[in-house]
Amino acid sequence: MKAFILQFLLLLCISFIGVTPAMAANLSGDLLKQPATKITVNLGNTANELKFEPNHLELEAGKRYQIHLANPSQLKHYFTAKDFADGIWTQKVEVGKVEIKGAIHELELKPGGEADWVFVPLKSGDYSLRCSITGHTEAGMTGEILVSN
Ligand SMILES: [Cu+2]
Repeated sequence: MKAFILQFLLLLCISFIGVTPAMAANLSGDLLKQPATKITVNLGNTANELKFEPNHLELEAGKRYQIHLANPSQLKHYFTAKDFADGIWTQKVEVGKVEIKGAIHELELKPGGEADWVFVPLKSGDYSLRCSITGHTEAGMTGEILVSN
């Protein structure tokens, strides 16, 4: 009986810590069949204003998304949302004919750059987004990402 309770507590702990590799494998199996919701986020614009467009994203945990990141400006920009990135499962980041797999924490887009980030949010929360180029966050190049359950 004691062993059973310990096992149960252990399982409970694991589920609070987050996603195990086995769960991630399960996730990928089921979710790859689910069409991804596509969202475009521009980093800056042709007028070189320092902002994300849109600067507010609302996502649902457990759903698959494809965020198309584009930099139409003449400056380089970052998509920096580290806490958000820690709480998602990245299927891939696609750039041209290359797919990058595994955990991604930050992307830099040079002028004219484009990338597609395909992921599943796992943890609900209110996450901050910013461009980490010197002066850009201060100038208002920020945003928020809300993940609901
Ligand atoms: Cu920037």
